[in-house]
Amino acid sequence: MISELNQTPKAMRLHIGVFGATNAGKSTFINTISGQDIALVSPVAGTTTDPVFKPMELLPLGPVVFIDTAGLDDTSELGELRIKKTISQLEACDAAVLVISSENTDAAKIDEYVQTIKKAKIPFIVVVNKINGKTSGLDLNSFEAPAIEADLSDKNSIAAVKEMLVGLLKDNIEEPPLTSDLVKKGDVVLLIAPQDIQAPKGRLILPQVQILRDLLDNECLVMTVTTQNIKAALESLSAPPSLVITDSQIYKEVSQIIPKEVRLTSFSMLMAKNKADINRLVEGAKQIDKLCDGDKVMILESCSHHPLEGDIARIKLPNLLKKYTGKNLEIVTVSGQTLPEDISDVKLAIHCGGCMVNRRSMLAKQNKFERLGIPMSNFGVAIAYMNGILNRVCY
Ligand SMILES: Nc1nc2c(ncn2[C@@H]2O[C@H](COP(=O)(O)OP(=O)(O)O)[C@@H](O)[C@H]2O)c(=O)[nH]1
Ligand SMILES: [Mg+2]
Repeated sequence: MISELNQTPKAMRLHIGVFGATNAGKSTFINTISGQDIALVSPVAGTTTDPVFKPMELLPLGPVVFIDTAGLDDTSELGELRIKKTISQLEACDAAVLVISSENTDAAKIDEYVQTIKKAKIPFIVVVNKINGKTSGLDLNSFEAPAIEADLSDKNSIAAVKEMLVGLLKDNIEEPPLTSDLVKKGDVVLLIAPQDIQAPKGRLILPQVQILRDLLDNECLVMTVTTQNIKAALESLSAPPSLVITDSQIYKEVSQIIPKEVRLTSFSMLMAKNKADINRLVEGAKQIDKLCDGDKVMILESCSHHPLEGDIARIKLPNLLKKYTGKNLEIVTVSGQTLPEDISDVKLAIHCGGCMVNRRSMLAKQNKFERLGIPMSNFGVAIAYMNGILNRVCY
């Protein structure tokens, strides 16, 4: 009998590559996590030569395929070819697991593997294996990725590893819904989209279009108005709307007009939830209160030239930060994808909404700042916080 699991096309499954040195325990990892002896395990180094695909159901995520690869350290002539193949395999993966044996902890080699995976720009976890009840002595915080020690020969040890892997995949690959967790079929939703000087001529901006489309897909009844027509819109409805979504720059005005019992949110809060880990962005915004005179705040824009948000990044947000904190802050704006070399003196980072970048790269940036111990928020969340309405909005 063909199970439903096996009917999911391979292309639709998340591909998880398992990488590491020969004999690290890559095949053992796949066997233990799937509970089956499918990948060939051998105490002799170099048993797995070509990538082997192992489909399975990784609950609660669903169908995935693990890819068992040849060791990244095979120095034979044939080995070099295998490594090339392994690296091209890596680039086609959605996520990776780097298995390191605690019996083989050559720091330079480990760093080489980590850099190889990082170059492929895919999220990964590090599993330090064969610890046999001891600790490996490796610094688990040094990998720039979640890392865990485990005994892969022990089925109980794999539960924590599985949880870490599922967490990684959830954060990185599953996009949280824009609106479907806030609305239901038939709900009336009011959108407030000021067509002011910053709005592009003749069109709506991407977050507005995406959210409108999402609401239509959820069979909502959507009304879109500019700021001056909020009252007229409310009066035209026989009952209050079930949700109001506004541009975050006019939060204050809108929250004064919209009755308290009506749920309010902003385009940027919904985009932040979809694009990044919003809870961490909210935590980051709370750090604004801790800023002192002379502290450096870094404002980051994903695009080098962004006519819409340029004004927010350079004028509105800096002014709001200074006014709200009353402190003499040093505010720098960085455009584009590359960060300055040394950002260790930054006390707070505030990122743009990232409408042109994907969730994976926003999360990577959040992780980077977290590793550096720098709190990070984004424009919409920080503005909501400083306007005192973060408790008022839903997301
Ligand atoms: N003691 C111990 N042995 C392990 C563990 N993981 C793997 N091994 C053994 O290490 C050897 C190499 O494992 P294998 O999965 O074939 O390595 P691969 O080359 O990376 O696929 C085998 O003999 C495994 O049984 C572990 O966590 N603890
Ligand atoms: Mg193997």
